[in-house]
Order: sequence, then C-alpha cells, then structure tokens
Amino acid sequence: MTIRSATFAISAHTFAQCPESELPEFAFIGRSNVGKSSLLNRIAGKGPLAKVSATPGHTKMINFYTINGEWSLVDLPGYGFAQKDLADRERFQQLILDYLGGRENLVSVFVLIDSRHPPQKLDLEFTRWLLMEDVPFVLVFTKTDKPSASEVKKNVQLFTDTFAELGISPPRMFLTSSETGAGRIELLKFIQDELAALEEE
Ligand SMILES: Nc1nc2c(ncn2[C@@H]2O[C@H](COP(=O)(O)OP(=O)(O)O)[C@@H](O)[C@H]2O)c(=O)[nH]1
Ligand SMILES: [Mg+2]
Repeated sequence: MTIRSATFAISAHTFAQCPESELPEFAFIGRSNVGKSSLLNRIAGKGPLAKVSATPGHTKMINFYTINGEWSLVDLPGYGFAQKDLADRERFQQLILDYLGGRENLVSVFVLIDSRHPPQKLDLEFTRWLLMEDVPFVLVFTKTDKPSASEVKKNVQLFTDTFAELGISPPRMFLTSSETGAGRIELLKFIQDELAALEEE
C-alpha cells in the first residue's frame, strides 16, 4: 500500500469528543514509552505527525490521523503510567475503555509490546480484557533493533506460551522497529487486507 497523504485530524479528551467517522480505524495502544507515536510516524512515513516524547505519559488524549483520505490511525493514551493524580489516571482509563468498547468504525487494535522485556502483567491484563470484550487486536513488538534477535524470539515465545496456557490461539504478531523501519511493510499489508475484507462485506 502506498501512503499518499497522512494528516492530523483532531484530538479528543473525552469519548464524546471523538469525531463521528465512516473511515475504518486502526488504534495504537500500549504502555507509555513503548513507541506508539514513533511507530505511527514510521507507518505514515510522511514526517513527524505524532509527537514523540522523551518523558513518558505524554499523550493524554486520543489523536486521530487520516491516511490517504480513506482510513484512520489513532494514537491512544498509554496505559500503565503512574499518573500522580489518581482522578487523572481514572479518566484516561475510562477514555480508553469507552473508545475500545464503543467505537463502531474500529477495525483492529495494535497492542504494542516492548520486545526487550518478557510479558509484563499490565500487557497481559490488557490483552485478556480485549479477548473478553471481543475487540479484534494484533500484537506489535516494538524496538526490535535494541535487543538481540534471540532475546526478541524468547520474549515473543513467552507471549505465545501465555496464550496457549489460556487455551486460545495466539493473535497475529508483528516484529517492528521505528529505528530501522522493520515490520512497516507487513503492518501496511495487514491494514490493506483488513480494508479489502471490509469492501467485500
Ligand atoms: N531504539 C528504538 N527506540 C525507539 C523505537 N521506538 C521508539 N523509540 C524511543 O522510545 C521513546 C518513546 O517513544 P514514543 O514513540 O514517544 O512512545 P509512546 O509513549 O508509546 O508514544 C522515544 O525516546 C523513542 O525515540 C524503536 O523502534 N527503536
Ligand atoms: Mg506517544
């Protein structure tokens, strides 16, 4: 798939502020600092769209981007960042749950996982929640340029094992790096296939 245009559309602080849209949507979620904004920029490939932050917990709203005028990428707030203000943290969590549970044009969620670490409790809890709620998702391992190939393989395998223990077949998995661009073509192919499947419905 060729990216002809990628533009920032709008930011939403509440679910009610999310714009009504007919465009199929793909949402990025994961722990703060996992590399959501970097990967979004890499996939769009049109220069910096989303702000990449040195300090975790920066994105406190939902940002919508329109690609080729045909579909949307959505940067959700990171989960697991210990906001000092509890009310603030609950507001983000509610925003995420409202969006994932209620967004009608949501096609698939990209759950970003840091490939340097074995499965983290929060990531597992979150994927379990998605399974329970029947929200379609894939796992996207980030920063694969950092650890050794065998370390990445081990951490991916640990995830696969976890799903096997739950008695469910593992979701699609992608290995990516915003540094090298690894995985970009595979993710775009996935998006293209999903869009094609929608057309056939
Ligand atoms: N080496 C490496 N660093 C990355 C990669 N993706 C993101 N980072 C760095 O990780 C930090 C957090 O990235 P960001 O995209 O803001 O994460 P977000 O909080 O999930 O949106 C930044 O310092 C990025 O430069 C990657 O693929 N490889
Ligand atoms: Mg971000």
